[in-house]
Amino acid sequence: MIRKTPVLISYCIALLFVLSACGGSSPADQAADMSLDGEQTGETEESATQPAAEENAPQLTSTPEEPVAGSVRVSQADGMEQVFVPAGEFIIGWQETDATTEVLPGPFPDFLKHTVTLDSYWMDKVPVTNGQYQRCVQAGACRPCGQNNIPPQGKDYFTESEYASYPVVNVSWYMARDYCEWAGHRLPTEAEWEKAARGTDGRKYPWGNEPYTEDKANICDKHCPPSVRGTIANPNFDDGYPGPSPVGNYPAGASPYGALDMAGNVWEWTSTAAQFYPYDADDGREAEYDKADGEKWPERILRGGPWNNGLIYQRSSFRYRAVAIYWNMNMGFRCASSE
Ligand SMILES: [Ca+2]
Ligand SMILES: [Ca+2]
Repeated sequence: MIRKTPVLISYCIALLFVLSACGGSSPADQAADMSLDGEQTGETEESATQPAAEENAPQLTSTPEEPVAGSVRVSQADGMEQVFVPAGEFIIGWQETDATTEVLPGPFPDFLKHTVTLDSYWMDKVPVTNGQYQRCVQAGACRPCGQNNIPPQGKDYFTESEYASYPVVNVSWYMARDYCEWAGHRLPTEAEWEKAARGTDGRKYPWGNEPYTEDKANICDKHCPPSVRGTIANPNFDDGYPGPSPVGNYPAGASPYGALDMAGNVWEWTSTAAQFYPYDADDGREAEYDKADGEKWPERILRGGPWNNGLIYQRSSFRYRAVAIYWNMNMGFRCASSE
């Protein structure tokens, strides 16, 4: 069954390229340090001899005494709100048939349904924005994004102030990882991402099992430009945005912990190397990337369907993947923290 997964790998890579009008990657990405150890464990002492990146190094994020599910704190590093997800089991995956296929057999892709137990963690409430990412670039810790014709076209999506609250896109896995490390955080695992999106009860979408309505997420709606449409546009819906939308714009689509834009807006990189289910954090997929074995895990998982794809991709269980050096106008990220 899970041997079919390589088909999905090929399918999704091909799909990414088909759906992308202007995707690409930077050679600089390939030379990036692959370490996933982004935890900040102490205050950074500043001195006149330190480079700009360290002068702008983030402060530790303060944590409430006893957070509960959905507790919110604000990261002092980048101003991002984070929501708390308690430790415990949750249901990962989605199966509507007996087939535990990990390919796309039709309108109801199955991803082996099973139980995973996680420690507690904090998840960014929304995707990282252009404004936040710009601060990291200015600090010398992040590489600038590539440009392309992100709808609405005609303006610089990355630098125009009117897009400061929109999700940053055109970021590779390495660029996303670098930002999270600068912010004193890390990329979430795909299991952490899924639990933050759908809670513990195995629901289909962050808001529950109720059908999508246009107030719940920014998907490929009636205004989705034909040039960037995914395989399944939705001409019956008008969510207000032909391209990306300001982060946190769809509170009706909040997850059980209050995370927003988990469905819709942008795909979101996770730390997880693309590997078969069942999910096992100890089998190497979450291991620190080994530069000496640099091509062993060339692909990483993305979650949380984008503005230019249809409803299937918005399911909280849907696994997407792309090579880590790839970037696209529908791919962004959010960060997480263990403490
Ligand atoms: Ca839309
Ligand atoms: Ca999303």
